[in-house]
Amino acid sequence: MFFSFTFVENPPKKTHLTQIEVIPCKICGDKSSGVHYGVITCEGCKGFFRRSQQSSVSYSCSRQSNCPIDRASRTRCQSCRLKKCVAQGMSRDAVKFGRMSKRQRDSLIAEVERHRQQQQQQQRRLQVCTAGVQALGPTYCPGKEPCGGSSHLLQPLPLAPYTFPMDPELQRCGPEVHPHLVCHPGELQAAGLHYRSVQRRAGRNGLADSRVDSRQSSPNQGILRMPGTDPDLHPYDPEDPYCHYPTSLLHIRIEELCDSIVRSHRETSQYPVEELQALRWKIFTREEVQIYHSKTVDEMWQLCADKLSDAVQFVVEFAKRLPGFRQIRQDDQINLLKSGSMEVVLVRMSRLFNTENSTVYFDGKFAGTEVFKTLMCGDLINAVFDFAHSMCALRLTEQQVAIFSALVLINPDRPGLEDRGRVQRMRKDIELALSHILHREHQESLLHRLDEKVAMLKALCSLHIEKLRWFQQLYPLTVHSSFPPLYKELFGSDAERPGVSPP
Ligand code: HC3
Repeated sequence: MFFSFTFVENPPKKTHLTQIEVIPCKICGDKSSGVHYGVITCEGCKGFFRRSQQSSVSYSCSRQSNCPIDRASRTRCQSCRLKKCVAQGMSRDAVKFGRMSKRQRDSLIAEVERHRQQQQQQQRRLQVCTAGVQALGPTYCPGKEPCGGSSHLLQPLPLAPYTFPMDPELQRCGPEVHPHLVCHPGELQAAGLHYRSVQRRAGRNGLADSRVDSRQSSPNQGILRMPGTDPDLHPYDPEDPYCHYPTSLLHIRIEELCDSIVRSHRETSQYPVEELQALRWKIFTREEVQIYHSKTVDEMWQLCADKLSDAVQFVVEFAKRLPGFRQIRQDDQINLLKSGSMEVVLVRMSRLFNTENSTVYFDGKFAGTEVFKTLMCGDLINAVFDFAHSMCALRLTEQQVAIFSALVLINPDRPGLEDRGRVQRMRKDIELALSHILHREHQESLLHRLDEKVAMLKALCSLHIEKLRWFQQLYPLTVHSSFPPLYKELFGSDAERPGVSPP
């Protein structure tokens, strides 16, 4: 990739800087063409700034001087556009110097590297997402408009008739389709068949082979003594999908469910935890932190809302792939996602958190709380980071994170559920799965500690919404016209749902 420097004498030798166009225009986010007047901008903003310096005209804003400047809106307000150019550091003086200091170059090189990595990750995510689209039907991919034609992003969903392997009932669903959660019956049946086909060769005592391995205190140990699964104490409960299965088959079914939940988690975890290990000491330099501090409050909120929406989309994909989720009534699926997706994001945050320097993987590097200073939500950020520390202290395995995330999402106590019973039955399956793996790993004590985390998640998400309401009071236009539709759908007030005009 080759790019042209403007007003920079003796352009630096070809290094990372030959890929500067991976960094979008700092003013409007359009594709950049180089460093112009000291800042990476597109041709349009370069020309706009040059004209603003040549003419004596002064611009004025007809609104509150906080118009959002992006590719689509950049020509609407010259005053706010020029204000953003100056805020980002564009200056006529940059022409005279013409050269960057070493510090500036290093900072720029780091930023090019970061964007390059993000583009690679975006490609991988889109591949996953595209793969997901092929596997699960049209859905919303971060960075792409939602497919499916609906004006809302989280609306009721059509569910193809499908018999969940552990649920003898058949759930028929309504007529509508939601772009996020749509699937074709074939894929669902295929997924279900795959789920059924993961049979394990039963061992001597009828239990799956994996039960008779060194992890068991004695090979002939019966099914795990979990609540409600002891063959002698197992009361007949027609509501209980397990009551039809003999213990050994019950055991295999639970193993299959664990495998299916973990697979859904791994396919949608956004960042492979192994890759992040290699990056865990890649923290933002002081100059890079300064770049975040030079953003306005609404710019930083917009950046975080974008990042959070991407993260939530992967949680939506996780939910779609959970066995039984599609058998839940459509409105209840949306209800569970709206109330639980941020909680799952915060559970997943622990996978991207470095407790040794209290940093979280964000925007291409590991960021401390100071990176989020401009959000003006120090209490929320500190509480989120404290929670990440407390989750890391549990030292959960990926399998435990996966099944705990499913538990957080499939919560029958969410207000407004229409078919609570069905959510309860799915929840019970997942509780059995969690009990199963904790018993297998002799970590039953974790159950109580995970319960405590559920209460903390609820408090954190309430604080998050409280902060959003505060921000919405100050910057209603930014939320309405610049926040991702998914973010507004999940966290916005009713007035902010896509398709509704601002107050
Ligand atoms: C920092 C973050 C919460 C954590 C989010 C994580 C790290 C979670 C795991 C995902 O796999 C990757 C990921 C992406 C974005 C991270 C979020 C960005 C902002 C958010 C803060 C808590 C601030 C809240 C943002 C606000 C107030 C605009 O909604």
